[in-house]
Amino acid sequence: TKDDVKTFLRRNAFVLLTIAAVVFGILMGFALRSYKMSYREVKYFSFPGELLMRMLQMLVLPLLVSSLITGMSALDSHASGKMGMRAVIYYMTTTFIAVFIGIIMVLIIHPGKGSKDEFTKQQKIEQVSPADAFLDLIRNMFPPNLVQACTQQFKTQYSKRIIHVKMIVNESIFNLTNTTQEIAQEEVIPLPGTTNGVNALGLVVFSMCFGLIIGNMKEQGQALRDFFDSLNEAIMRLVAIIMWYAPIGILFLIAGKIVEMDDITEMGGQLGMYTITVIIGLMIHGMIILPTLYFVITRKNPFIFITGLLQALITALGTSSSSATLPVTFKCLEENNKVDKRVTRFVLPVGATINMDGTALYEALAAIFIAQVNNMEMNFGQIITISITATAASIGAAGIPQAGLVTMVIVLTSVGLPTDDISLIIAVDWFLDRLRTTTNVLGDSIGAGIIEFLSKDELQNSDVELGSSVLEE
Ligand code: DAS
Repeated sequence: TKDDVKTFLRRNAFVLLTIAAVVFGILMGFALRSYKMSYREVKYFSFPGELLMRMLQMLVLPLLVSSLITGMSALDSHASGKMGMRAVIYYMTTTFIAVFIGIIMVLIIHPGKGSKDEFTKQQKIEQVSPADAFLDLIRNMFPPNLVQACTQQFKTQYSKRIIHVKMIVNESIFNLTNTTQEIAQEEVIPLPGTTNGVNALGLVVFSMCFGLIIGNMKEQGQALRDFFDSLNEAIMRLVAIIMWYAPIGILFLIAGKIVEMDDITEMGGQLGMYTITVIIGLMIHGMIILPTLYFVITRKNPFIFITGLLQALITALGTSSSSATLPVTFKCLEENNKVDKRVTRFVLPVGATINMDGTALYEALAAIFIAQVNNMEMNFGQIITISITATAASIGAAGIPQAGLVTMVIVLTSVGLPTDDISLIIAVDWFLDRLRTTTNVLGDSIGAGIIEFLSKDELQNSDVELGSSVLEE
């Protein structure tokens, strides 16, 4: 009936608007391509999209800190310990599965055809050991200066000769052909675990410890618990307002990207095969593995769960940043899927920072592709090294656009592959980045669903008084 249609429209207004935005964005983008806009015109045109990115990013720092602190303080240490263990096991398992799929796909499809076998003689490759990469990761968990961690990336210490992809640092939308030429050599890689100048990894560690402590402080901790709780609530209300703007932003982000992208003809041959391989890998992981895992554990329909996430997934597609998507992910999980806030507050910020299935899959796959292009056969040991470093690189990658491309340096150098060859895949990375970011967000969200299910008992027994927002609804 008419009323049913009305309620349906009202309930799903956001999702419908967002889907419409994607469709219009694509159509508009292709329609405007024939105008051959200049770089400046493209920047003007995609300005509404840039604003959305900025608004979402603006909320990430307070949201990350306040949700983790309240999330941790709302659980007793027994419950948070158990939940933490489950989260770590989930992150590790799914990341390894993702890496495995990536490796299998690239070995089977074999998109790289050994076109440039001369490289080893021309270049001396400086090898970074996986141990260095890990030490760096751990260093970043303990920022020596908290204020700095909120405002600044800090540099990795292990290697001077690391490629620095300009486009990522500048954050602006470059013409890709220029970017390829702009890869500078003697620069230092932006720190793994940073999010737009924020050391997210360090802040996650600090906030978790801080939350645990104030959770155990009884009355003495009440003032702090209340403070962070209402901060969190206030930020979520801001998110609700930004959500109204999101469809417009997404429309222009997508249209702008299509307008400025390079001609599709360049996609021929190996690069095209490579793109297809990545897409298949991500689809297997996102549409088969993760839903199956969800179903096997919770016995609930994964696709209903995923439908509730649609808006977050589309935002990930539009922004190619899992941390910019974080506010939307929160909304979707808590409001559509009714996941317990004590779980989302804990699992989502951590997930957005360290759990990146799509990125892990991508990095392993891309590294082996580059080996194939160089006519290098990877032996079993090297493949193991690649899987370990790809996992580390995905943990270290910040949730910002194309961060995975930067941390790929770690993977390549660990097996002696030429880092300059990252330029081979840059042309398609903006696109694959969107897909892997979507997979990352999906992985975090399904993780929240699974961990909530497994933690039912602890959640019921947790006797700690919760803040108002946790109890509301
Ligand atoms: N785009 C990133 C993300 O936000 C990570 C990546 O570049 O792989 O998830």
